[in-house]
Amino acid sequence: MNERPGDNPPAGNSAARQAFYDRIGTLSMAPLWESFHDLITPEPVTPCVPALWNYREVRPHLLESGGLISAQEAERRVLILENPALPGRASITHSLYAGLQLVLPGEVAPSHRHSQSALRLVIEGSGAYTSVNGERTLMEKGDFIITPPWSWHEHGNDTGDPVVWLDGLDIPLVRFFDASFVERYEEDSFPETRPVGDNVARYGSNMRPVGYEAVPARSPMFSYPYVRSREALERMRRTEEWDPHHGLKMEFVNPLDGGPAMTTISTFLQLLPKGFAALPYRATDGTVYTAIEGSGETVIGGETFAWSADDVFVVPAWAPHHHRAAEDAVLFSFSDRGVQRKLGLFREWKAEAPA
Ligand code: GTQ
Repeated sequence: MNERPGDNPPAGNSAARQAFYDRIGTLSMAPLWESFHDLITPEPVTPCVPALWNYREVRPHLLESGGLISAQEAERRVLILENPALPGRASITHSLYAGLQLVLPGEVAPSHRHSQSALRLVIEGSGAYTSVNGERTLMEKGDFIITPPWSWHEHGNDTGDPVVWLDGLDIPLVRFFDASFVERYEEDSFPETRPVGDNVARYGSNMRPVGYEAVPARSPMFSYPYVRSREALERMRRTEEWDPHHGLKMEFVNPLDGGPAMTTISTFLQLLPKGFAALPYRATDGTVYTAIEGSGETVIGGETFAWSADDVFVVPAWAPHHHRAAEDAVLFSFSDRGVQRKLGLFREWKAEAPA
């Protein structure tokens, strides 16, 4: 008899268990013990794999898309960069989306707003614009521009050449929360209400307007011009204080509170001097990189990915990786680190320097 609590039921009575699972399944219940070790793993497990998009290879396809659909009709003419292990999921990591957006001369990608946050990292072209709540920012190579959640934005190109940038959005994260809203503006363009560069002037010079009430977790800066951040890196390199895992790596911040420039996407810029060989590193945030300048390679989980300017590559969560620079190189990167920190989840591991 097996009636007293604490007595072990017989092990391995799989037919009886399966019959039981089938019965409780009809009540939308399931036995935790069958999946416990897949759910609560000793270390991060991700479906994502490392991958690289070579810009020279990708670019003709992007330009070809320009002959198939207008920015107007597409609303956004973007080729999504999908993690090869997550086809059809519009995800480059489990939480983040990336894409390459093309705006041809004379085109406008019409004004809309959505719950998702977006970042732009300009890859090609000079002098096109993106507008955020009626303020235009001119786009130059390497510029990092934010579209905060629920702000009206459109993109336009009054120059004679195509403009291309890397989009980073929190689409998978917002999908996870089932929290997406979108609205089209009644016209293509939102009225211009502020002069070009106003946000940088107002909040980007270690000053703020007297009486300005900071909106929590929202940077009033939405444009981080490359000339300024590149110059900062160039001045800092003179001290020769290299981080053994990252070279010289800086995080973009909200100038009013020192927190991440975006709440859902953390953004970084790093300089790797010619010949630099970083030590292995891993972190719980899967990270998307794009090279703005220079060339090198990144070894990700034992596989080597050679990159040069304009290439995009992704390092999955917890994958050990290290960078090597063949020439002076600048990498922009983004991840969900800020979210993980807020949730108490972020962890990193750094290889020790060999003795
Ligand atoms: O520029 O607003 O890559 O709404 C995906 C969705 C870009 C944008 C994307 C978007 C945008």
